[in-house]
Amino acid sequence: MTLAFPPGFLWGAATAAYQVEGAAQEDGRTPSIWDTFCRTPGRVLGGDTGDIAADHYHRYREDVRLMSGLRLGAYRFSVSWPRVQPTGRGPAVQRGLDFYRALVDELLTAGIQPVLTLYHWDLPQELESRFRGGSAAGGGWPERETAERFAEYAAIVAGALGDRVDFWTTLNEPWCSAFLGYASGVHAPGRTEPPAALRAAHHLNLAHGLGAQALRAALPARARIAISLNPAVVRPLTGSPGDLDAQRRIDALANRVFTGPLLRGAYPEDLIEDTRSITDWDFVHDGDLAVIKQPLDALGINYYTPSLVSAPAGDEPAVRQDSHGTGAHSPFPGAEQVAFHQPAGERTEMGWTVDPTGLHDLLMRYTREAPGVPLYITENGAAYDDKPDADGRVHDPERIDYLRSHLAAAHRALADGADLRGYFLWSLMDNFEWAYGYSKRFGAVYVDYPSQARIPKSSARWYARVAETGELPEA
Ligand code: PNW
Repeated sequence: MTLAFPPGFLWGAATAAYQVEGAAQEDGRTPSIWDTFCRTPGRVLGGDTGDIAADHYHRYREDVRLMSGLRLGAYRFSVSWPRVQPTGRGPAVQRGLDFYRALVDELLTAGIQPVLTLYHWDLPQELESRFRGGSAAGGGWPERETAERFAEYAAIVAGALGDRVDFWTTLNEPWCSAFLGYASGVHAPGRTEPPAALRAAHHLNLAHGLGAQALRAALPARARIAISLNPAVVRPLTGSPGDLDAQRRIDALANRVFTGPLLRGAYPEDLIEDTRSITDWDFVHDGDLAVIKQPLDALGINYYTPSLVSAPAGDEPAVRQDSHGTGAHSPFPGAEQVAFHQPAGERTEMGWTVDPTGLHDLLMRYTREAPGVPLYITENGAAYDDKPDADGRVHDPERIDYLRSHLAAAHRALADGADLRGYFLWSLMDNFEWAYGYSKRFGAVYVDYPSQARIPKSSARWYARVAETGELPEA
């Protein structure tokens, strides 16, 4: 049976600035925390950097033509903060803004809706460094000032592009910024300070709130303002009280630490209790929660794989085999002893288990928890070991299966009442996969890095057909 999506359903693909742009030292751009992290030995596989990446900064016209070939209705991209505001404060660099204006105009001419993310992890290095030196603590997201700087940056970008971009998201996956950046340290800036990670989570929430206020003030009424989260689908290994408690703890630290303030205007009591030996949450000031709980015009959900947890296994160290990487430090302050297990089933090249029911479960959960807020899947996709064959073609039937099964799950959520409005494939093209460098390929379009040639994979042709017809064809 073919599954039809509602008329007007938005079909898109996503990228992020540091992962595709390259041109790291051009037109006034200064280093972000990721430029620094990539240059720290041992942090990124193969010592890879985003210096050149997919050279999208120079090839955006060709890339928009690729998007037209994929029949995309929308393109989700992010703006590089250090390209626009090199020190993270003060006046904007016009050349940086010009690039995004040119990209947006190219998209609009092609009839592709721009969906702009203000922050996809590339904090200006200067904001991370500025508190270092005299004090033991670094700067960055654990500092309240970073949230205030973010609101200024949001106003600058809104002022420059508000006349032509109608769909705005503040942050991409603040969980990764806070807990992979400051607790497990597998992402930039690579710090392993559990109290700082909780402070970072609050200041990211605050940045969203202050940023959303700044956007509202600067943008026309038609503009929509959203955030993209990567909510975890946390399943208990068994129904035992210990395993259920592990599930509750991880759910608090992965999901409710954001959705509590964003949707309900409060941090969860159990989270505050669980983390009491780490922090007294004195960084939450009067009035912050009201600022964070801004009306959302949409909620972006990024989903790849579920997590399977159990109570601490005796004295054994917790095994980390889930999507959060294998770093020595846990990304879950106060729940370091929770054990993670590899869920059964097929795995992608990331080692992530393929489980489309997780996507259905998430969409239904946020249908309940964010009533009246339209949902978008702002990322979903998979890495596979793609290689051109002798004819130069790239066949990726596994990716087609992954996309088909997840779109079928999304369709099931629609049938069950979810107000799902669109889907963005991660990613438009192969790119810099953070700590994994260029070793993992998520693209619908293959990038031959030495030549920068783009080769649409078979999944690109398959997805173009889905986007064109609004229907999921039979297998
Ligand atoms: C997301 N984890 O990253 C990002 O938004 C993308 O930039 C990235 O390329 C994509 O997913 C694929 O990884 C994540 O460890 C990275 O839980 C790591 C995790 C989650 C999301």
